[in-house]
Amino acid sequence: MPKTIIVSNRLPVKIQENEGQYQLLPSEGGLATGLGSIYKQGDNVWIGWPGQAIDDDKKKQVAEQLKELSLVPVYLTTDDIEEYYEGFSNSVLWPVFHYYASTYTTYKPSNWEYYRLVNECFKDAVLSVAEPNDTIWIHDYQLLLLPELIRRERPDVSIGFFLHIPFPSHEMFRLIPWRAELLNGMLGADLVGFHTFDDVRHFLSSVSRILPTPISSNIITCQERYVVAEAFPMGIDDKKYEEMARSEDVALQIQQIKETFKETKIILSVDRLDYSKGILQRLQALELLLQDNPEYIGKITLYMVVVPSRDKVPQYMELRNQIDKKVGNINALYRTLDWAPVNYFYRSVPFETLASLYASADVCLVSPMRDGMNLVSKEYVASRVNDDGVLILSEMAGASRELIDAILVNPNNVIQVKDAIIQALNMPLEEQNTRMRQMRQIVSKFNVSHWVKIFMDRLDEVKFMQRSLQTRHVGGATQQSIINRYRNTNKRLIFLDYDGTLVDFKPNVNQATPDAELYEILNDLLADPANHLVLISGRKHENLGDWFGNTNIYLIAEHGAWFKQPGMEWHKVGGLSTNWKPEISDILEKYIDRTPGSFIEEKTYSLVWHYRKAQNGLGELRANELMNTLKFLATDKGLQLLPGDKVVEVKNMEINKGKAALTLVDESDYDFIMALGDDLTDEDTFKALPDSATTIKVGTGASAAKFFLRNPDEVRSLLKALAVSTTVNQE
Ligand code: GDG
Repeated sequence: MPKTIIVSNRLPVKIQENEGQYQLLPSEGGLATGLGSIYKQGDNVWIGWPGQAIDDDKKKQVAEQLKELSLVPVYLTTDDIEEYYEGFSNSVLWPVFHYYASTYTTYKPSNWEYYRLVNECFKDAVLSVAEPNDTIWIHDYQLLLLPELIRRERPDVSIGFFLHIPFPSHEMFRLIPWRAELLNGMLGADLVGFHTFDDVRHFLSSVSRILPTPISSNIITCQERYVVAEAFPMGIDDKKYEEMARSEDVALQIQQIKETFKETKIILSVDRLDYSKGILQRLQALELLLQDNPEYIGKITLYMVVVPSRDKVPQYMELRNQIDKKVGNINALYRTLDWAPVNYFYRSVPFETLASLYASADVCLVSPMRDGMNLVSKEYVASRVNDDGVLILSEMAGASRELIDAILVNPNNVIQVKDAIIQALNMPLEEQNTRMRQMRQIVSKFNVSHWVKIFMDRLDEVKFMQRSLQTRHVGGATQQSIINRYRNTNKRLIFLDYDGTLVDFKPNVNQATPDAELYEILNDLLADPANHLVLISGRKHENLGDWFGNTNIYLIAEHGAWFKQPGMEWHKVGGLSTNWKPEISDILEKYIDRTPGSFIEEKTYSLVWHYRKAQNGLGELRANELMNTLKFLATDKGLQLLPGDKVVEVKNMEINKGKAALTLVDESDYDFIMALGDDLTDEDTFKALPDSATTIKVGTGASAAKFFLRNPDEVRSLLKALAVSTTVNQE
């Protein structure tokens, strides 16, 4: 029975040491709750670090205790924790991914080495339990290399990866010396999930700039596989907060809070200690409010829970001191005998207390400088069973994409945050209700079970898509059946596109000349009198003539505008207009002026704008612009726009490879027709040919072709195999 394996840095468990014995308590974090329904079923397991160093002689016993909770430990040494966790994960990846990289960030090779090694340890732990049909779901930035490490050993296993923190823009990400290794690590997964669409965009842009892998919309083609990147905003267990808010225990605590604070309005904030959470900036906003609007003195209080975290990392110790100081200053300036502006707690509070605070607070102030999602904002909303209360939310938190009815603020704009607090304190109940109801609907619909379900469903779909791609790939049995048909036929017509099909693209169009191997392959095919080869290309006829004019190949150039039978002269399709050229040429010239590295190529019935040498990204941008500019003009003038590989071609509509191919197909009764091509123009050929034809696209994009090959190397192998197959037959 296939199982699901969850992998994260930390296990969802708290360990308490009591007189040399370890006691394990399941933790109630959001991830643990969300995945609880999965990892506790059947043989499913959760693999991770138990959260503290365990004495060697107790490891076996702890592993057995963990097993009862369906958990498998990865034990880390003190050095591992210092270098992999506090070092690379929390002092390199965390700051860079939250836009806190600075000239002072150190990229220590030893940190990286440990990060690699610990990811290997996790791989060993996964492999010790993984079987071929299992699904593995890996979580977060500490394990970016793990998907690829597992993929190498288990090529077919289903792997999902989810990043809980933001993925930064390429400009930040590229600072990391090991950026390519990190991306390759993530691409070992089949599905890579993020909280927001912006994270997806940033990830795709880093992949496209750093790696040579082709991307089409959100699908990355990694050798054998499609990898999909998508946004799955994480939700919470909304019912748990709702029930808690209605429970008797909490009602009692709410009563106590009300009695303590009486008429004072409570502004609540709850965060882990972290510079990304904007705690100091929030205090500044409160200070400004008390200074500019003294009428609120004695009327409001900031109830600030900061949960200790990473307190061994120097920046965190420093941050804690700064917060202590700032809170001290504000309280010293404004407090009265029975009132303090800030009620500050540097500790974790029990879940019931947290729930009562959510239920009691008039305002919840969530103002991170950067946050992957931020679950606190959703928990506050879920706890507001009477549809009242106001959420102030930083637009830098992933949650702001869903909770658009919150008061959204830029946390760097202290004045705006101060104004938002005033707006929240004075918001009429009716408006509170309207906003809160909308947000509660969203939090309830997109809850954590929904998140788990859509992620897992999508992972299954991606696997399905990969398998169907696999069956269309010409290799193994598919290749053999094509060879068998080829061998058993006597009159064959074979259409071959040139660029991107027989030869790879080169930076310069004139560099893509045929090599000795290609001539040899074509000659071997021509040696069989049953074969009629047609080279069908968008290239200029002069080019094709120079390279193949003396061979027995039928040549079709410029998408069908020119044709040449073996041993004969070139002929041009007549009667077509070229009056459109000057006007279009003027437009293309403007694009050349604005896009260094681009140029125009003129053919008999077409003009081509090439941008292969333009700056990465700029060429694509201009090509889109150009397509938009030419769209309507082209239809009016009977022209067709062809976006190709780093080119945009404008040509007479009447000319197309499909029409050209058909004239040959109609001439004789071929019993084997095959066409290979890589771009949009070849689609016309694929569509025009009869159903019985073997059509093969070079590349993995969508196509009307029945099969695909990945690149010109694979094309050459197939052609060689075909040529050899009949030689063997004759022997
Ligand atoms: C990362 C990303 C992303 C907090 N204080 C107490 C307490 N908590 C609980 C909250 C909430 C959780 O901790 C904090 O979650 P956040 O989402 O706010 O932040 P991170 O820990 O930084 O988490 C973040 C998240 O992963 C999920 O993908 O949203 O962006 O940084 O559930 O309730 N719980 C208790 N006592 C406390 O004092 N019991």
